[in-house]
Amino acid sequence: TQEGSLGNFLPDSASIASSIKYHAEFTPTLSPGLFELPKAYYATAESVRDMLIINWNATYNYYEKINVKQAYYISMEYLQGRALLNAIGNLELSGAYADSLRRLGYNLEDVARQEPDAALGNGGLGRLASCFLDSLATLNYPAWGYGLRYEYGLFKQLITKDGQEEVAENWLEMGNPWEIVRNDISYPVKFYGEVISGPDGNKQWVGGDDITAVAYDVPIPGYKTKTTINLRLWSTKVAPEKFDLGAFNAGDHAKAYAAMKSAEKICYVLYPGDESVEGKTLRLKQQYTLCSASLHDIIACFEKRSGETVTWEKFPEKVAVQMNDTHPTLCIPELIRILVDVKGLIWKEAWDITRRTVAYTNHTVLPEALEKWSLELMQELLPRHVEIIKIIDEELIHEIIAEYGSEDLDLLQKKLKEMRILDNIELPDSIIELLNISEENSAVDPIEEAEILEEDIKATDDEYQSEELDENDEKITTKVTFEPDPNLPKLVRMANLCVAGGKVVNGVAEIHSEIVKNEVFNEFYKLWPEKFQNKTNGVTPRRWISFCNPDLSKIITKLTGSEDWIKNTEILSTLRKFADNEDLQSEWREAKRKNKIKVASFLKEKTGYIVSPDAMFDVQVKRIHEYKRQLLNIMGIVYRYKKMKEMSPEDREQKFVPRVCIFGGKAFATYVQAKRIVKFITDVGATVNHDQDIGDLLKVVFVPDYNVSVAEVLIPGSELSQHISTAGMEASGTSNMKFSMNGCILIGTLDGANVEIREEVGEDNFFLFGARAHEIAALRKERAEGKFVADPRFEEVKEFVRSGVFGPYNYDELMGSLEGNEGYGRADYFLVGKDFPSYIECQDKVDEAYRDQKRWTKMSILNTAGSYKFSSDRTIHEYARDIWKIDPVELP
Ligand code: DL6
Repeated sequence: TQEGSLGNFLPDSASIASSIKYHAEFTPTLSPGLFELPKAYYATAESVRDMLIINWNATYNYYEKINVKQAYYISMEYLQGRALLNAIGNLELSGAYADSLRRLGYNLEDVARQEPDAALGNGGLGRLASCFLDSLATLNYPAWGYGLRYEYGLFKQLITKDGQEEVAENWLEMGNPWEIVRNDISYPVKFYGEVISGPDGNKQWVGGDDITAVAYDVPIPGYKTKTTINLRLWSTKVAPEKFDLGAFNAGDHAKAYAAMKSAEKICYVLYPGDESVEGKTLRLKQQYTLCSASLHDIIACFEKRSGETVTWEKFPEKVAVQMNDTHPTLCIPELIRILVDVKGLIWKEAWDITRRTVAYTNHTVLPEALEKWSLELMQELLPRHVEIIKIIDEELIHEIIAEYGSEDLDLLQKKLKEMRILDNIELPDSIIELLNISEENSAVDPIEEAEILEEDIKATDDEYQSEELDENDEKITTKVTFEPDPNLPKLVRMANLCVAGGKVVNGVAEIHSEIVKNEVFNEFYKLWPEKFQNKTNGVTPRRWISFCNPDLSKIITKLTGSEDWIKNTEILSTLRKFADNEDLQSEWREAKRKNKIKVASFLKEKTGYIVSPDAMFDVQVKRIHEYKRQLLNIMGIVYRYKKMKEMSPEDREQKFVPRVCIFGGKAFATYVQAKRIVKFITDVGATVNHDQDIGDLLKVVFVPDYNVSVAEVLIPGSELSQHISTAGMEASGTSNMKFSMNGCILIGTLDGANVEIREEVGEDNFFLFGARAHEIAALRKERAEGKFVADPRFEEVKEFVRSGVFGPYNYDELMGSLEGNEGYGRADYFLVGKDFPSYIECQDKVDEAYRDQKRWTKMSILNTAGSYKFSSDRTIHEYARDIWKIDPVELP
């Protein structure tokens, strides 16, 4: 026996092989007969799951026994990717599984490739949640994740001659061996209905549609520990009595199934398009299902662990809830609703408990991504929650008045406009009254007072006239209005609700947290500075170096003397002192080359393009978005191509380093401009890659269907990676951390976590270009005023594109968007034209550095060494210490 993740039970390859054979025979996911690859995968996964269940049970039995404080991470997205290699890696059974499968005639990698990616997320936010789960388990933190079990995850992306095409991704089609359905754990979730006052004056939410949320548990193993935490995903159904047998027997099958279908469709698809009213309703239903079921579950667990006496004030001492962005905001009114309406607490207690329990992470500064829900829709779907939100809004207004007074109505109006949760909605009566009282009591000019009183007499009118003195001592009358504008929608601002109801608000990189404090939520920051924190993101070094890059990992282990760096990435910083060592450098290059060969064969398989592993592999993989500026990258490539075409073969080889420019990422299905960018990149590739004059000097490849598994192939084999967002717009980025860990050098702007990565890896080991965040507003203004003069090289590229070199597709809209052509775009809002010259000049420096392979390898080593800070273990320790106040618990 040997101590390990499984305590003193460490199975050998013979027992693993027999467990796999057992599952192939007795856990019938696929028909009997040949033991083929898909079946080998399911049987292997089921044998791993057995071990995870043992650890899962041990973990939660112990947490329950010691009644420990637990953190609950609530997220609408988890981008888990594949689980098999990660699970056996964390259990330290990779070798044993490889052996067992070999005995059975299989290769572990081939078996692992059978697993579909669990893509229950769109991008960085969901992948961060998955990294956090891995770190929580690894570091033995008592924690639990909640999400939704979407039947269709993020769409599968096909690249056709027309650009991106979306196909539904049915990842559960063949069953999911990692989940355990808990038919005994389900909660009712209500929609619609009405609020009535009960006999004791308490509010009751009655009528409407009742559905059921059922728990599906996915065990998440930690690395080299027995701790196995839970990701609980909710699926929805209706109670059997909702099946209308009468209608069915009468032949009205549609009616018979109606309730069932309407419940089931809540979890059909991740992020349904929210352009239509129906889409919006479904999205809000998803958010509420997640919040309601999770809070019921958390409360049930708290009550169970409390034993005979439940002391509600102790709830925040046992429970910390983290809302991953604003999608789970309804946790706030839902917790209050359960505490007040169901558990009988008074408002003040419930509000206080909520504010001590719930915290909020902001992941974006893009105004369009800060969720706002129509009050009308919310009122219809969740009438009791709207009542609660109105009270929270009213409390917030009182706090604002307590802080700033009510004498200066201009100031008050400005504060309320920024901070109220309800936007464009009349003030509550208590506030109108309060303002009258305080106006009367304050020593205001009698004329002003008279005007105010006159206004007040108009009963419904919330408008006030106030007077100020300008520089020339002339009286100017400004109209202060608190009246809603009938032409604008009435909205619930979820981010404001999160800030008002959360105990902590955090950004995800230093620069982003500063923007959160000084711009996005500045008024709140002035009111509650102590609420605001930074938690720079991180990624798990298990999946993102150790398992995806075994060749590099072996070198690191050899150099540092043990595998401890996988759990303690600080050790990576010791690589710095070896950066000039020639032996290390040649081993390092060899590992990179092996990974590049894998990438080359992957690209051939997925796209048919053949690329040379001798060229520099230059990668930009992330969601396609204008602010991430894939357009800047491809315009730079077009410029490079044009220059190559203008030169003699000798000159072009002299000037340019051969490059393979790789793109990957999905455009949101309804985001037209992003889809144009995809089409443009693939068209450029189609022309350049077939140009005989250019040969291996330049290739442009768009990898279809970018996902976690594709990233695991591309990142270890990349040499340069692009993180080139308009400064101030990328909250953090996390792929930048993964690339840097894998010895890839970054070209980027001073944005998001790039700033901190550059600090750690050193200025000489990061290619920096572009405008700084504090300059952006003035640059946009300059553009808007028509004062911006584009660099002639940028003009040249646009003209070249328009000349038709890249095929018959009309790029007018795309090029127009870079010119402030009102009809097409937003006057180059993302400043591609402004940053273009510094970008291409920086790319020249990249070529120059790459020619000197010793220098480049040193930069690469220093990137891995400097990436130690960006482990999600560090991030999770900080959340646990500063926000959740939880401690690690070692299982006995
Ligand atoms: O914090 C994780 C990740 C950041 O690294 C990215 O910079 C940021 O764009 C992303 N945010 C979102 C926001 N979605 N919404 N809402 O995905 O979060």
